Amino acid sequence: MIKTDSSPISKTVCITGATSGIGKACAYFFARQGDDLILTGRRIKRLELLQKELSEAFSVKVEILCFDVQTKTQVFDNFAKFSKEKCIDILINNAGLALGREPFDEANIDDWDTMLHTNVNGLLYVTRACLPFLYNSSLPHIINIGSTAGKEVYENGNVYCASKFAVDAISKAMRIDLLKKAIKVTAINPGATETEFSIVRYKGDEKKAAGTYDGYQPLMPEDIAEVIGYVANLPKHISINDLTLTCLAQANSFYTYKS
Ligand code: NDP
Ligand code: 8X3
Repeated sequence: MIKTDSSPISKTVCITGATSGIGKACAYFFARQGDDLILTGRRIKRLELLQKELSEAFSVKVEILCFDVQTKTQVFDNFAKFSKEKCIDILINNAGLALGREPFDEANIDDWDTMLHTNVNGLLYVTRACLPFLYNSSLPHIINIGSTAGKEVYENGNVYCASKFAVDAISKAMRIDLLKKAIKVTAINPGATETEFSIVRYKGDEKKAAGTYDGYQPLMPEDIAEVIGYVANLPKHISINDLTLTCLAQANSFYTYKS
């Protein structure tokens, strides 16, 4: 049996989209095991609250960066605040969203732009901005949050699925091109997970959003964080490249057994 490092050396973990859902659960997971954090998001009040809660509860250093991943200058200016010697051991590219669930011919084109700018461009900008700091780590690791939607396209998923297929391709490309730098690249592809994701997708319509999880038990953000933690704590020579996880009731993008 492979043993994960039960007493890992304290690392610095940068998590985008840490104000909610999977990103926030990851922040708690890594803080609990004693790692320092760099947390990003657009909602400054949530970031400040997290910084206070996690640093007080777990005595770890929590730095916060408030920016929109869609805006190249904001991304690079924020990471430029760090000194050249700054070390980031793990980057979790998690910030992302779906907007709308309409057929291709009826979907809102501005929503398409926002999804592509956030899920694809944002991930690319953040990764490039972080690379110099990852190079300072003895065990650098990039973890990209893809989706089952990046494995199979489903009806009315069109551009959200395309953005996650892009994450899948970018993860594969990073893995190849960053081999020479010995950077681990892991794509984590969750199925339905109960977060603010559906509220965002249905633009604040909480009734519609809640209906997403009717008749089955979805994954919870803490489940994803546990799996990411496992992947991140493996010995140096083992790299999990691609991992898809769903709740018991979900087989893939199309098939969910609802009672
Ligand atoms: P949440 O809506 O709960 O969290 C999304 C996070 O992304 C928030 O912290 C939000 O922060 C941040 N974010 C969104 N847009 C931007 C932006 N333009 N700039 C900076 N930060 C941004 O959803 P989840 O936790 O579910 O989603 C996290 C990731 O997981 C996404 O990439 C999503 O596609 C993926 N995923 C989700 C699944 C699910 O079923 N929930 C399944 C598979 C994958 P803020 O608003 O403060 O900026
Ligand atoms: C989120 C999961 O099924 O809503 O990536 O696309 S799904």
